[in-house]
Amino acid sequence: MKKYDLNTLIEKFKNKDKIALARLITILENEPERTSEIFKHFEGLKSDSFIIGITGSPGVGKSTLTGAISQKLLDSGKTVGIICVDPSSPFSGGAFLGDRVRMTKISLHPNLFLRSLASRGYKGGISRAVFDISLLYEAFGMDVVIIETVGAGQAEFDIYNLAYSVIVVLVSGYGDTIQMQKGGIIEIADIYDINKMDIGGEDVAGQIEMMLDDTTFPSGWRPPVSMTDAVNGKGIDDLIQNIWDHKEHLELSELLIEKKRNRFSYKIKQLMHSKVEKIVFGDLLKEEDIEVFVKEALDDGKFKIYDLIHSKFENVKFEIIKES
Ligand SMILES: Nc1nc2c(ncn2[C@@H]2O[C@H](COP(=O)(O)OP(=O)(O)OP(=O)(O)O)[C@@H](O)[C@H]2O)c(=O)[nH]1
Ligand SMILES: [Mg+2]
Repeated sequence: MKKYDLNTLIEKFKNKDKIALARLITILENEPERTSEIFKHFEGLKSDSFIIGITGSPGVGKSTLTGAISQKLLDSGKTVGIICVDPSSPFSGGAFLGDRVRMTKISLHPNLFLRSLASRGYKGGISRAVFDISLLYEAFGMDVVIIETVGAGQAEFDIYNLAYSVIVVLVSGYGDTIQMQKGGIIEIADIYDINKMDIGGEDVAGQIEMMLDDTTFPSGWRPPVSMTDAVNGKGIDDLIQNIWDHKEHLELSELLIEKKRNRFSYKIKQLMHSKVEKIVFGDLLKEEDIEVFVKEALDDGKFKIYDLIHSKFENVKFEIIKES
């Protein structure tokens, strides 16, 4: 890949050049070791975006909804940065293209920037890339950042920790609600949206309301339930109103500060984790050492494995001399 002069890129970026933004994102994606080199140019910058997460099962209309919400935000003069995390599993390999086609129209707007990430093959993981890109959007001065992810496992946990308002999108007839309840995704919602209302959804809305009736909300926020037809732009104003209401609730209750703290403590733990992992697996514990453990465990009887590991590490002392 061609190396661009970073200072020139940053200069252009500060002048709101979208091409510079795109190139800096590419650097963040492919050369995470240069992250601090990039962000040190923004030290002292007071710039803050409102970060929205949109999550839900594959195909419920998250991208279409993201497009519809963004259009309204652009119309009201806001700047928007979007990150779409594509599942890129063999089953939905077309998602990347699909997102592109769906959002091409708005992505040409000068106040909007869109990046799609395939969720595999990232150095330091997808969550690292999502955080870094959202931070770069903040430096760019985006009013709103929208992160779209398929709600499952780690991605769902990430979005809970990285966004301030999480919208869980559901549709009628998936058996969705119960499945999501099992998966825990339903609990991370600040806002519910039943999309594809043109093909129904009263049933799901009813189920959610019933579930909410049985829940207590210590923070004083009961998640609202909206219904949308993202293709035709119906109900989008209500959904956006719910987002602003939630934002206001966060601000008035000082929960926003807590969310921001959480976003960074989550990130810091992840960074520390990967540093420690590097130290442990780079210097302390080589593949040969693991082989020795395996041999000992198998020779001495496999039920001793915990005892073995425990005794090996009992006397290990960590001393970080200098960061390389
Ligand atoms: N009838 C109807 N179809 C919709 C609506 N919203 C989205 N769709 C369609 O549903 C399909 C999937 O939409 P996407 O926006 O790609 O859904 P997604 O949740 O982003 O999908 P993945 O990112 O692949 O998980 C597309 O064919 C959309 O046109 C809606 O409100 N009503
Ligand atoms: Mg999508």
